[in-house]
Amino acid sequence: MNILRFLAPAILLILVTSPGFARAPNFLIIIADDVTYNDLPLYGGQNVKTPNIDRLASEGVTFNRAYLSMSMCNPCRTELYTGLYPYRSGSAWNHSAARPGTHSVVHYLRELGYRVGLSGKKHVQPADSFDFEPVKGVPNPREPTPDPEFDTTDIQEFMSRDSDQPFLLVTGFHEAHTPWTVGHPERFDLNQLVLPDNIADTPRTRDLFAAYLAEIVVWDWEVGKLLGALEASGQADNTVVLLTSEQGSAFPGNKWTNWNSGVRTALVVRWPGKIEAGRRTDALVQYADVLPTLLSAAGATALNQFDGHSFLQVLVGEASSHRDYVYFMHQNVPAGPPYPIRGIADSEWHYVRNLAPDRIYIQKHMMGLYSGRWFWETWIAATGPSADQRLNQKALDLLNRFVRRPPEQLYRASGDPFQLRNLIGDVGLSPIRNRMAAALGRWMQSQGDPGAGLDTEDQWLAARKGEHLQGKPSQ
Ligand SMILES: [Ca+2]
Repeated sequence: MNILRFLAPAILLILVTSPGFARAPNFLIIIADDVTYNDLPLYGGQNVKTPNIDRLASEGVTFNRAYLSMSMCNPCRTELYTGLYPYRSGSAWNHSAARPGTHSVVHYLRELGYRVGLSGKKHVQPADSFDFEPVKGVPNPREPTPDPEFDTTDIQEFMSRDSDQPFLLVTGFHEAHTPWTVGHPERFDLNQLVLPDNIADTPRTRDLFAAYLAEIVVWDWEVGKLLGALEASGQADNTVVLLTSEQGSAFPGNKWTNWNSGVRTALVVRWPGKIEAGRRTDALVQYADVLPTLLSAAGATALNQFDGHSFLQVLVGEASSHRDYVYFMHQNVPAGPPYPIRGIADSEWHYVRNLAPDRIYIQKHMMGLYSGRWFWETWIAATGPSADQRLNQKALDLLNRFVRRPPEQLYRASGDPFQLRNLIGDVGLSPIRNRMAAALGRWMQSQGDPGAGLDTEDQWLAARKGEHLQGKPSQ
């Protein structure tokens, strides 16, 4: 027996059941890797078709305004699995670790009698905090593979192992993280691609964008296979399916930023008989809210130990709003030299504060390590005097925007999804700026976040070892 079961008094969940109450639901979490939400047709994407994701959405609720607080794999997944913001969990850098003793969905749901498994990408630490039962199945081909195999046998076995015991299964798919190795990029007509406004137009960028899109097509196919396995397991009617695209892609302005296309995420939830099919909601939610939501759906109360809170009432149509603000942060180490950022959004506005604006922003993966087969150098080349003048100017504008950032940025949350129009200089908006800045300051204070000093190599190296230099145990 897992020793963590004996830690139950520290978890303080209260399970509420009533006579005739159905068995607690199963949970199936489907998470992509580095898929920008608005590349999906569900959020306006024009370049790919995702019939399986669209069908799931037609059977559940789609969140128009779902976010995560750090647009990198490790911190955002830690937020998702712990219900805590990054500073409090301790996973406030990529490739770092939560503070020792941090509880996750694994502990909470096991305490409620669930079996808790994970297939595919995990990328969270330390092991004691994320002790999922490993389940084989989610493919991860390292070599170029047009049509990857996805054998769902073990996944289906996990789902149907014991119909008296509810389960949570996380399926961490590898699409569309770099390197883009699966799918059929050749099926895209490069000239017909509609490039997002924050991407400069060069031939190599189109090539690589098609390779990225091909991975989204594979992910959608995998979602279809997975949902087929759920059907075959006989558990679909009593399973909450939660699908999310994770943070934005590796194109500039998405992943590793606090801009909208970095920190916003696709979120779809299906729960047969509980959630009205085909609904959309504008309720503002973020990853820290997901674990409390799952626990309340499982019948637990006393959920005050989390930073997020349950949006179960939004799911079942009893509420149309949830939280006033969502919060963001960025530590650039280890993806480059320090460039700390904090951000906040409400339903109308998105405010970013760059804590060291005198520095230039460097992202070592995107701007250097893939040299010779990447798009960044083609953007720089496109600014040269021999290139077309129009292309010249856009590439230059996007490079400049990415590398040199002002102390503050204010954007409308709608109508400018790539946040190319900074409104901070509009004096008529200063009351909004002041309100957002104050709310961001309150959040940092409530977390104990020291700000710019967090973004150093020493801080990151200590956090990797579970020896965080500041803060308290998160539980
Ligand atoms: Ca990721």
